[in-house]
Amino acid sequence: MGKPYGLQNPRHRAYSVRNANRSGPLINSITGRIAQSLESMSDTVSEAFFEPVLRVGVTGLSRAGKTVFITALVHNLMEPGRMQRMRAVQTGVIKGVYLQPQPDMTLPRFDYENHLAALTSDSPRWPDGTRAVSELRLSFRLSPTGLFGSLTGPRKLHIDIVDYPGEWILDLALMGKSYAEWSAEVLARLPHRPQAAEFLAALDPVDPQAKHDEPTAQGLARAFTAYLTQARADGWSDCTPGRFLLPGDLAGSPVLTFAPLPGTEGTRGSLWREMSRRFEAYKSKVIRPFFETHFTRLDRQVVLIDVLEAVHRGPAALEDQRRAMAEVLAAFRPGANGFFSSLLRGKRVEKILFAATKADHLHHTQHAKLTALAEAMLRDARDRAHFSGAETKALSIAALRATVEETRMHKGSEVDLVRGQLSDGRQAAVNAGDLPEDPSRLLAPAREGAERWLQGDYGVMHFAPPVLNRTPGQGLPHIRLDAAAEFLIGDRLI
Ligand SMILES: Nc1nc2c(ncn2[C@@H]2O[C@H](COP(=O)(O)OP(=O)(O)O)[C@@H](O)[C@H]2O)c(=O)[nH]1
Ligand SMILES: [Mg+2]
Repeated sequence: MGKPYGLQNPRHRAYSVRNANRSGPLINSITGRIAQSLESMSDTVSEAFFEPVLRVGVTGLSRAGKTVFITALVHNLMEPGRMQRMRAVQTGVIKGVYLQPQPDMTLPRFDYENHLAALTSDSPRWPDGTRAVSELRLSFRLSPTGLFGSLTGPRKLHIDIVDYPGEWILDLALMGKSYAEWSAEVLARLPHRPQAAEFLAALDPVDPQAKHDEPTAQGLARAFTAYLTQARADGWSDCTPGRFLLPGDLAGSPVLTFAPLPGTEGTRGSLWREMSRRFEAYKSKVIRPFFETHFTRLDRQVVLIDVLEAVHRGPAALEDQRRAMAEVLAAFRPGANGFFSSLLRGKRVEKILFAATKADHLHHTQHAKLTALAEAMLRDARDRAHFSGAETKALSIAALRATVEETRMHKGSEVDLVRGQLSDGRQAAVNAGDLPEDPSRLLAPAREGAERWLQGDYGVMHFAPPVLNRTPGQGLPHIRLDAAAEFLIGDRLI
C-alpha cells in the first residue's frame, strides 16, 4: 500500500480538476495543497481516512439469535466455502478477511473467539446469552475492480458489526410520551396479564400524591421489573423500559427506579412528581445517548425474529411479536419520530433485512412458508420503509444448522422431519407442524385475539448445536446465511 486510497482514485482527481476549472485558481491551489498534505501523511492516518467503512447493525429481541448469527457470519466470511450465493465468493474478489481492532474504544468487543469456541468444541454448546451492545470489525482485502482497477491496487473494506438488543429500540416509542401517557398505557394493559398481579397489589395501597419516599419507589420499581421480566419470559414483547430487563451497569440507579402510577400530574415533592422526573431522565440519559452513538451511524441493518417460537407460543405471542417488530422497523423510517429525525439529520439506513431465524427447525419444504409469514408480519412497516428509500428483504435462515432432514413413512404416508441432537445427547426427529400456505391463516386469528390455533399444532424442539466434522475452508453449516450476507454487504464487495 503506497499512496492514500482516495488520491489514487483517478475519479477523485478528475473531480477536483473539473472543480478547479470552474471555480478559478483559488480552488485549484487549495486542492493542490490538500493533495500535498495528504500525500505526506503516514499510511496509517491515510488508511483511517480513506478506507471505506460499512456499519452493519444486528438486532432482534433477546434469544432471537443475534450472537449465533454474528459468530456464524464472521466464521463463514473468513472461510467462505459455504457462501456460494455471494457474488464476491463466486468471482473470487475476496483476497483476505481478518479481524481488526474496532474503532470505538469504549464499546465492548463482540466476543467472537469465545462464542466460536463454544459452538465448535467437542461437546458443542450454544454461546452464553449476551445482554448489551458490542462491536466487531471485520476487514476485507479485495481485488481491484473497474476501469482503473489496475492503477488503484487492492481495495479494503471494513465492516463494523454492531450487536444491540431489540428491546432498546422499543424504547424509542417512549421518547414521544410523557410520564402520564406512558403510565396510562401500561396500567391499562396490566389487569389482563397474570404476571402483573404482584405489582398491582403493591401499587394498590400507594398514594401517588403522598410525599416521595425511596423505599416505596424502590419497592414499586422492583415489583414492576419483576412483572416485565416474567412477561418477557412468557413471550410478551411490549416490555418497556427495555433497560429494566437489561440494566447493565445502570442497575439500582435512580434512572431505573420508577414504575407507572395513575394520575396526570403530581404536587411538588410527591412520589408521582419524582417518578415523572426519573422517567424523563431515562429518556434523556439512557435512550437518547444510545440512539445518538449507535443507531444513527448504521448503514445496514438486520432484524432477527424467532417467528417459529412465537407461533409455537400461540396467537397472542405472534400478534405481540408482529407489533413489536412493526415498532422496531418504524424506528428506521425517517420522520416516524420527531426526536429521532432530528438526530438522523437526513441520514438513513440503506438496507434492512428481516430474517426469520432457526429455520433448521423446519424441513426445507416449509421454508418458503416461513419466509412468507415473516414477510407478512412485517408488511405494513416494510412498505413504509420502502417508501423512505431503504431497500428491504425477508428471508428465513439458520445461522447454524443443527439438524438434518429425514423423510419417514408414518401410517402409510411420507412425513418430512428434521433430526437433531437434544441437549441430553439423545437424537430426536420431529415435525414442527405444517405452516399454512397463506400467512393470514395465522396472522388474522392472532390479530383478532384468538386464544389458540384452530388448525395445526406447532411444537419447537430445542436442539443442541451439531458436532462438526470440520473441513478447512468451510465455515459452520447454515441455511441461507450467504443470501443474507449477499443482501447486507455483497454490493460493497464487488
Ligand atoms: N437450531 C438453531 N438454534 C439457534 C440458532 N440460532 C440461535 N439458536 C438458539 O437460540 C438461542 C439464542 O441465540 P442467541 O444467538 O444467543 O440469541 P440473542 O439473545 O439474540 O443473541 C441459542 O442459545 C440457540 O438455542 C440456529 O441457527 N439454529
Ligand atoms: Mg446475544
